[in-house]
Amino acid sequence: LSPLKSFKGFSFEKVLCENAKSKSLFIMGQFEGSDDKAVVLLEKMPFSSERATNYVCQDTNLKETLKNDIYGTYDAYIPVQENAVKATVIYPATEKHITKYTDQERFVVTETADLYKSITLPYLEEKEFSVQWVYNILDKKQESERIVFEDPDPETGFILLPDMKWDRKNINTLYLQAIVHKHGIKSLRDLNGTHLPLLRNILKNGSVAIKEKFDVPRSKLNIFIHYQPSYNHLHVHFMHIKNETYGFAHLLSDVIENIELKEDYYQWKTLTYVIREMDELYKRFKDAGHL
Ligand code: M7G
Repeated sequence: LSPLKSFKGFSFEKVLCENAKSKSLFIMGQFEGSDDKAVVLLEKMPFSSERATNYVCQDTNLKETLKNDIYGTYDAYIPVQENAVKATVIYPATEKHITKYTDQERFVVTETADLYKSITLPYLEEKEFSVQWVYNILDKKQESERIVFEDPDPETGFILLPDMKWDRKNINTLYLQAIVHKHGIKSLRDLNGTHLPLLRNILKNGSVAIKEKFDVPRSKLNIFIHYQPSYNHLHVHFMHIKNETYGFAHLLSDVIENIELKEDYYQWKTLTYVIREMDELYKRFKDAGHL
């Protein structure tokens, strides 16, 4: 597959989501000659303090939008090389991807251990959101040149590499994923005392690797697990604390401590999270009278 060079042959269908705060726009469309859908995620990139002088130079054209006393606001047209927008293309996109990136009404679910067993688990066992990209990373078929650290142990090992969302330039938005070698750990719910060596290894050696490679110490890292994750193969997020976190995150250090206190803590704990109206899980909780 040759890399995309432009959006030639792409026909726009609709905007899935528009977010002024994160400065992003998600679009659905199709490429010429294919019936498959494509999802394109466009995000404005953060400013870089190293290039501050490029922004405020004579090549930046200003169009005044307001002037009052000492206050002026402008539309500033900064030189072209600064105008790259991060584009993520998912193609062919499944119905699940389209749903994932569509703006929707959100609801809080209170998932008790019993509800996990009766509603969530059966759903997870049926759902087929492919984790092929995860296996490609673990088998070194994709992104191998991006690997920051690997511990190959099949039980306690993991691969640490940049998250797709990170531009890999701005240290303040640093974002990596530790993906475990062991298969079959669907989420936080599956974690118990037997996984402590794995979790401690990720916390310790993931942080050490990030310090060595990016000079960001553990005291600047937000290290967490999402529940529910979108991909049911255990992964741990390593994010610079200057990044805004979102969603329902469980700090890895808390997860370890909770399991140290009670081995089967996550098989008992009520977990609260947000689901969206188009999620199949939302429908199941609602049909069962829990929303
Ligand atoms: P999550 O908690 O399951 O779901 O995290 P979320 O997407 O709702 O946060 C999965 C993480 O994996 C996300 O931060 C994604 O950006 C990242 N990710 C997803 N894909 C498909 C890829 C990929 O192909 N490569 C890399 N490096 N990261 C990915």
